[in-house]
Amino acid sequence: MVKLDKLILTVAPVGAETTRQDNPNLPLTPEEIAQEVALCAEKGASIVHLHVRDREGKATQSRDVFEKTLQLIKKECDIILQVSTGGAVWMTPEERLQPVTLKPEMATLTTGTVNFGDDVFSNPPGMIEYFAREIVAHGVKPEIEVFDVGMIQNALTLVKKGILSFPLHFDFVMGVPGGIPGDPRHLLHLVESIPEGCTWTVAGIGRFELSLATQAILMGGNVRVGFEDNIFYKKGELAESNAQLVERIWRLSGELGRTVATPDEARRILGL
Ligand code: KMH
Ligand code: ZN
Repeated sequence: MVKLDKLILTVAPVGAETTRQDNPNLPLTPEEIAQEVALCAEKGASIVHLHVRDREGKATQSRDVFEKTLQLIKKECDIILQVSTGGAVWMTPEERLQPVTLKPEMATLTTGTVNFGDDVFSNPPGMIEYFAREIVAHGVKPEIEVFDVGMIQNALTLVKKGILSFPLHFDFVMGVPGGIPGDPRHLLHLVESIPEGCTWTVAGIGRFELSLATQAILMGGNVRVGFEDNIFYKKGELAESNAQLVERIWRLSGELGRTVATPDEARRILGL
């Protein structure tokens, strides 16, 4: 029997790749992002997975821009702050790690290299170890970003080496061209591949967002939505806001018997 804890709803409102040409409602400045995150928190989001942009709207891992954005979000709501260490495919490791020094509650840790559309999202073994040590040294809880099944094994190796400790929290990013496809059988396999006691979220890319979210609700997992992963409300109809995507999962989850966790409840579930 799966254990049906309260559901942790993450919003990824910006990302590094989505543009205003893709969806004109994409928040870009620290002020716009904070306002959008506050609305998402109102609609039930317990974690924000955060990327930020420079003045031109280009992805940046600037400590200053992160600091400003985190401060503005904190003024608005009590959502769990999770910074990206993935950044964008063209960034250096040092650049990517910058926001971890702000000691947010969580940071992402991708445990392997994956083709990423026409690019490569590079995370070689030495770098994964370095990122994991830095995240832990700053007292931050990692969320293991899994773009393909072998990345689970790489995370477990970090536990064996004593760098990370159980229980781990995984995010299965499914449907990136080059990564694991967004097929329900693959989600089943990923969930069966993590040790008992670990928690997991699914982030379905594009059209896979809603179907995988629904599967996760039923399987006792957690859900991530937002413009980083998907810009549509339904086929051919752009989402009006990240909050609209969050609200749909809140509604669906309730209908299917899973109450959405408050940020404090999510903190307890994740051991923050
Ligand atoms: N933008 C992707 C290349 C993360 O945030 O940790 C990587 C990414 C993963 O978004
Ligand atoms: Zn990200």
